[in-house]
Amino acid sequence: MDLVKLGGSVITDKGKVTTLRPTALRRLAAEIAASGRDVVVVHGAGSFGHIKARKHRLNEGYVDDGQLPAVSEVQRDVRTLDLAVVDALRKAGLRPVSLPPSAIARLSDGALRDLDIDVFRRYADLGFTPVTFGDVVLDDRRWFSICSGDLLMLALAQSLRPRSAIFVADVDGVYTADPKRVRAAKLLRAIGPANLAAVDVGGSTAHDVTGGLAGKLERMIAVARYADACLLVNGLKKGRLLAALRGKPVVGTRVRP
Ligand code: IP8
Repeated sequence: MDLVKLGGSVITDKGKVTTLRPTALRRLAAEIAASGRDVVVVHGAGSFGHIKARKHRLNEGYVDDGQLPAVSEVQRDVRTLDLAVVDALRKAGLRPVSLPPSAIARLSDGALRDLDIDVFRRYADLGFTPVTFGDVVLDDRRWFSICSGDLLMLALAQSLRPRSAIFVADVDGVYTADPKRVRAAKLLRAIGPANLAAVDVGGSTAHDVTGGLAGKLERMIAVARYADACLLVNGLKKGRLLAALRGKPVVGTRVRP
């Protein structure tokens, strides 16, 4: 079994509210299907979640009643994105089943307290492709908060012990600095606690309510403890996800525990 996180920056246009990148999504769904692997898919929220969640400070939990319509709206928006992911996977020939965190997960002060892993296992055993995603979820301390796809990746990796955990992003891998802003940034072929300090993590949080690069790297390193291989690959480049799923050499960054 493999775990794939389709990053919100790949399947949506993060700068334009509720805007899908249908071509990338279609191709990535086809690559997952072509791999022939049993995959559990997690996807980020991208512009279907982060822009409004940030505006209404949903990651901070309950602040005032004015946030409540936004909780409902963001839950609706991420489900709209999820439906597009499910449709793309169905068109690629798979049998996806959607498992919304708002219904099957609970947080405690932003940490994942409960996730019904058995539902994932049962659907996967029956030949379905479980799909889950970054969502607004009940929180027993904050009333509600954001459950990111990365938190779900960690919980799923801990329980399912996948062969590979693949993070699909809009860059070739982890760089020494933000490659979109720093020309001299170098791609790291591997990242782990030993060379984490080589990465300049500043200024990468633009629309993200779930933490910037520093938090992301920490969570990927945690996921790497529970998978035989953990990789970050560029989902905007054709064939990279497929190669990663097939265990073939691929441009990207290997994440070490
Ligand atoms: O895109 C965030 O999930 P992520 C979920 O995986 C929301 O960080 C609702 C912003």
